[in-house]
Amino acid sequence: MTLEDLGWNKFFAGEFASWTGQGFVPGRLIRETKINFSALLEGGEEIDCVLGGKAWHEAETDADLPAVGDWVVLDRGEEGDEVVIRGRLSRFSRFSRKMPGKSAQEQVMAANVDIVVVVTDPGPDYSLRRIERYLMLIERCGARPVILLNKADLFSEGHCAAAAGEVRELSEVAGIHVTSALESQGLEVLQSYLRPGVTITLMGSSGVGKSTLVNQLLGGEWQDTSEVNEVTGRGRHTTTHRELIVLPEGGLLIDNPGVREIQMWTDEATLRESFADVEELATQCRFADCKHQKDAGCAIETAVEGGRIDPERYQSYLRLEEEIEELNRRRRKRRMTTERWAKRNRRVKARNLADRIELEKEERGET
Ligand SMILES: Nc1nc2c(ncn2[C@@H]2O[C@H](COP(=O)(O)OP(=O)(O)OP(=O)(O)O)[C@@H](O)[C@H]2O)c(=O)[nH]1
Ligand SMILES: [Mg+2]
Ligand SMILES: [Zn+2]
Repeated sequence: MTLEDLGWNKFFAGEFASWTGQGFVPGRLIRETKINFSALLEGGEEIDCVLGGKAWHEAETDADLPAVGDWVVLDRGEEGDEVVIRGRLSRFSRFSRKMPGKSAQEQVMAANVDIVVVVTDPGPDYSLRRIERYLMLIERCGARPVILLNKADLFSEGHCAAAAGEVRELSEVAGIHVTSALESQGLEVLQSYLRPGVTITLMGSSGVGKSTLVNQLLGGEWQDTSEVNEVTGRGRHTTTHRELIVLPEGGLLIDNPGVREIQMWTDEATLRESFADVEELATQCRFADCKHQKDAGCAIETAVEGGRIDPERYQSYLRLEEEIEELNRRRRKRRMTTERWAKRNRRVKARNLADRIELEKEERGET
C-alpha cells in the first residue's frame, strides 16, 4: 500500500515538506475514539497515536483539530513510546456540520474527501428538506455530491423513479442513484466513483444502509466493530465510530455513524459578512454609540421603517453580538481545558524531575 493509495498527492507532499528531516512520517487518520486516534502509514501499517500538546494548542477551534481523513505528521519516538501527532497538514476539503446542540460552531465530520455520498431511502427517511441541507453543506465542502435512494427492493420502481426525479429538481450536478444494498443492485455506480486515492464519505440517518453498502463493496467480508442493537431486537448493527476503510481494488470509504442533526455551521466572519450592509448603515447613525433601538437619528431604524431592511433581519442583527459571544464562549472553554492540561503536564514533569533527583541521590548512596 503506497501513500498514493491512501490519497497522498503533490498537495500533501508540499505541505509535509516543512516537516521533513526531523524523523517524522506522514499518516492518514482512519479512526478517532475518545482516547486516541488510529492512522495508516505507508505500507499499510496501522498504528494508534495521540495528539501532541503543541498541536492541541495551535488548534484555535475544534474544527482545527485532527479528524478522520486528515493527514498528520507522526513522531514515532523511541521503541515503545506512544506515537504522537505533531501537526496536521492543510486540508483540500472538509465536510462539516453545525455542532449538535446550541453552539453554531463547525464540526468536521470528514477531512480531505472527494465525494460525499448521502444515503437515504424513498420511504420513511426521505426528506427533501434534509437532502437540500446536505447538498448545501456539500457545496460548501467543495466535494462532489451523490445521493443514493437505497432499499429500492422495498418500493415499486415507479415510486423510486418519482423520488429520484424530485431530488433531481434540487440539484443539477449531483449524482442521483437508486440502489439496494441488500440485493447488490446499483452498487456498480458507487464502484464507478471509486479510484485509487479517491476518498468517499457516506452520510445519512441511522439505518439507511451505509454500513451494508460498505460491506457489499468489500465483498461482504468487512466485520463492523459495532454491537447488535438490543433495543430494537432486530439485531441491527449500529455504527458507533467513524472509520476510513481502504478498498482492495482501490479507493477509500468513510463509514459514519447515523446523523440525527444536520444543520449549517457558521463562524464570526461569516455571521458579520451576512450583515455587512446593516453594519455599513450603522456608520451613518447620528450617535457613534447608537444601540439602534429607538435612538434618535438611527439610520438602521429609518431603513427598517422605509422598508429597505426586513424587520426580521433587523431583529437578527440586534442578536448578532449575542450570537458571536456564544460562538466565542465555546472557544474560551476550549482554551481553559488546554490550560488545565498544560498545568497537569507541568505537574507530571515536575514529579518526573523529583523522581529523577531522588533516583540520582539513591545512586550516589545519599539515601
Ligand atoms: N430491504 C433492505 N434493507 C437494507 C438495505 N440496505 C440495508 N438494509 C438493512 O437496513 C438495516 C440497517 O443497515 P445499516 O447498514 O446497518 O445502516 P447504517 O446506515 O449503517 O446505520 P447506522 O450505522 O446506525 O448509521 C440492516 O438491517 C440492513 O440489512 C436495502 O437495500 N434493502
Ligand atoms: Mg452503520
Ligand atoms: Zn443606529
